[in-house]
Amino acid sequence: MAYLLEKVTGVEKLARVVSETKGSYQVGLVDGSLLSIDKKRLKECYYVGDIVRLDTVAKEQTISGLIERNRIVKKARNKTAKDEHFAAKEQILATNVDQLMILLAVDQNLSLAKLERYLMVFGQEELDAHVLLTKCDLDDNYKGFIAQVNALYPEVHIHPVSLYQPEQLQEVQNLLPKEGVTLLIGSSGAGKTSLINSFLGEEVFQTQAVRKDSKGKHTTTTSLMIPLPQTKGYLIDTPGFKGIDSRDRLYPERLFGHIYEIAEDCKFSNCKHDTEPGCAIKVALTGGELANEIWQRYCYHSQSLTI
Ligand SMILES: Nc1nc2c(ncn2[C@@H]2O[C@H](COP(=O)(O)OP(=O)(O)O)[C@@H](O)[C@H]2O)c(=O)[nH]1
Ligand SMILES: [Mg+2]
Ligand SMILES: [Zn+2]
Repeated sequence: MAYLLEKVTGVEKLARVVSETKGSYQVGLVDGSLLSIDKKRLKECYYVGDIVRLDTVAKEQTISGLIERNRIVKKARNKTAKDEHFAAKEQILATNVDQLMILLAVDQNLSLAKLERYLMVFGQEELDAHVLLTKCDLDDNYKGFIAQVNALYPEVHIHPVSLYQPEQLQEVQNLLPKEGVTLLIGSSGAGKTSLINSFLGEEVFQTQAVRKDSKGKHTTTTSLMIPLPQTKGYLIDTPGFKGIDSRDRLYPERLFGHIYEIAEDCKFSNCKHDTEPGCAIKVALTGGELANEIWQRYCYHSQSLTI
């Protein structure tokens, strides 16, 4: 299957970055073949999902340019990383992403705060975002959780999924965009690789038994783009994260857009929505235009948010 969704124009030879190792990038060509590009010659960094120009230098294929990146998904910077340089460096998971699948396993401390955090860190508005509650064969509590999420956030798409429920797997597969790029994220052991394997219908990629504390070990170390013939699209498997703390920009609009709209009418632009006169939030809460539950959720996250 071709690794490029875009038409190849003119004489340019384009390729898609599909994975990365220490010394090289693997790129997919329009004819479906893969090529390894040595990093030594390259001045720039590239990321999985990038569409690049290829050129031949000294009889060897190399990357000579980049088609502008869109819809870049970054992992939060790692505050605890010992290496300051690494901590400060942007950690791009993938580029040119169309759809985001956030996997939360029902046996890994499922909580509303966690779902909200994932959506705020990764849920930029240009992406079609879905939350998958994975391994739901392990615990029935997910039903109450879905009801809670639906009540609070009717716009959030949330779906239960289990490897042992073919209909659920099919439903998730039906969400995948034709000829689109889907990025799977979630902590290690959430079931990303297993889900990809189930779509491919074979055990192509390595999954692993989760440790007793259900934290999982890290099998996937970098993002990996995998073609999916049934949709002519791509799935990107990502390494699991330990945490998703962030100093980067968050995307709270998806969850709290209504609150931001109301706050525009506060008398003071720096209103704390506490005791200030002319506070539109207070009015909306009293009048029932803003549900107290949503406001509480917003306040819970407000240390990392400002309006
Ligand atoms: N019970 C159950 N186990 C699952 C399910 N999906 C994945 N697992 C198991 O969870 C473990 C971690 O899965 P894996 O796909 O490697 O997670 P990843 O780290 O997110 O890629 C493996 O042992 C899988 O067999 C599921 O739907 N139900
Ligand atoms: Mg994995
Ligand atoms: Zn206010």
